[in-house]
Amino acid sequence: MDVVQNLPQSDVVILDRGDGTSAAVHLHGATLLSWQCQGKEILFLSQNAVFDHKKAIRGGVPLVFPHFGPWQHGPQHGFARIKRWKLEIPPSKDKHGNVISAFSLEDDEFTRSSWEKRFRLVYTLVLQEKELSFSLVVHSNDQNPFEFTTLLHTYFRTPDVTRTAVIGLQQLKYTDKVNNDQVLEETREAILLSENYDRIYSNCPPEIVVGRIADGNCSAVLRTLNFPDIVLWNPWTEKAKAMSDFGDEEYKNMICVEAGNVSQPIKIDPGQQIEFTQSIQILPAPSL
Ligand code: TA6
Repeated sequence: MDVVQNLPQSDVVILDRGDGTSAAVHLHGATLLSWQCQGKEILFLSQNAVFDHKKAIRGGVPLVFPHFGPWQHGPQHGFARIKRWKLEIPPSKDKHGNVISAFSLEDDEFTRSSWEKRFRLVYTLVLQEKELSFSLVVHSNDQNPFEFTTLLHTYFRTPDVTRTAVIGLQQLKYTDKVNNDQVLEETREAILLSENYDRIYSNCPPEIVVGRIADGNCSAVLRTLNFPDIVLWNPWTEKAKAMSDFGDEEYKNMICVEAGNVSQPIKIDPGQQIEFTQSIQILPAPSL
């Protein structure tokens, strides 16, 4: 949280539930920077992250829209994560003590210069006792149907990535972007990383587990709606060195487990809205 505390208050929205549970959202990209669950930081934020209101923030949960990956019309992973969002609903508590806040982004000259579609995004976070829910609603204000891909680029914190298991992807096909986009089948119940991973798992179940995150004594249950894909990414040594906003050794302490709809573009009709959700529930680490 120390990086967050030094940021201008005008840029950061704090959701504080009390009892050591809070979240911090930067209006640049509506990027969730930090989620403290009963005093434990769940997310990874690079010590070298840049907050220049231009570059995507390295860590937390950057929001990918309208395109995952390299894009012929604009920046990689689209513009949502590099635009300043509007605070729609300031943090407020519901009757259960959960803290709700919402952010919005609409098309403007900048977005239309690369992608002429008319849209409105509403991004809502609900901070519960041991769970954080994310809702992204894509509204079409366009006269014509259009297609997009979208993803929540979640960076989990871990004391040792080689002991952080991803459970629930066994027998699924994945595209291996590190090995010429080969399509292979996952054979392991518990996936443990020990090299550069950049994989898109398709047709994923609505619930997976990420074990030994935060201080190593927690696991995360990731539940999704309309996010059939999971991207697993860790840059490992060489790619870590190549990123100026990422410490050379930081690959050891993060794993990206990213819920998205990226394998196939989604079509949205004029006036239609589509909701995408993920929730992350924190439980004691599984006994692996
Ligand atoms: O989510 C995996 C990925 O697509 C990787 O290929 C890598 O590029 C990562 O996203 C980070 O991308 P960024 O543009 O934030 O450096």
